Amino acid sequence: MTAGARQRQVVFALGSNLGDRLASLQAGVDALTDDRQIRATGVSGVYETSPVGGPDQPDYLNAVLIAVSPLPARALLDRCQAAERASGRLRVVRWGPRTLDIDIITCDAETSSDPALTLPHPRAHERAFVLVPWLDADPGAELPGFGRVADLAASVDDGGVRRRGDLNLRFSRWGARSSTADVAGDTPEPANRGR
Ligand code: A4P
Ligand code: MG
Repeated sequence: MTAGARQRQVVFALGSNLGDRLASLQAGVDALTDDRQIRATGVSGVYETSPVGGPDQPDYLNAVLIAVSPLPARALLDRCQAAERASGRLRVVRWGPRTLDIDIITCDAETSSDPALTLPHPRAHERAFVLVPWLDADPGAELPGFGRVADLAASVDDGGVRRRGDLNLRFSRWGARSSTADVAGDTPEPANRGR
């Protein structure tokens, strides 16, 4: 870790609607937190969500990971995209089906209008598939410029967002992947949050 670099809170939104969706989300969490400069502090439950936008496509699994890191946002985006590539993601059509999508929702209160990295994520405030898991992971969360996530989540249509109580993601706080972190599919897993 860079000596003296300021730790910032980063909120990642993960989504998958192709292949073994839970395994892809877990692989995304593992890829991010294997980096010792990204220390997870919380993860949401797993949500089954109806697709928003794009072509006809299968339902998603969505989740939110919260971490602290001294890395610049651009370096964090590179980590997200490397994890997406490792999952075999192909970019065929915008908002189309994907094995793994990892978006940066916020990086502290940093703002950016760069199309390559817009912060906060420009559509997070209107998306139940981001807001509902985020609220689960951090009930006191705020979206800079938009207010409390609890209020935003209450104001959007969350009809297409269903908690999958039988599915859970795991993370290690210390960057080391646990030998029990491997998941075999969209199969029930014991809860193991904040280990
Ligand atoms: N980019 C800009 N800002 C960011 C950011 N904060 N985080 C750029 C991540 N990427 C950011 O992304 C397109 C470009 O956005 C990248 O070049 C990146 O530099 P992408 O991942 O290649 O493509 P995408 O995900 O199809 O596009 P986009 O615009 O990020 O889509 P969204 O808004 O993320 O929507 N429905 C459900 N139920 N669940 C989902 O997870 N996801 C989407 C994708 C649509 N519908 C969904 C879901
Ligand atoms: Mg994306």
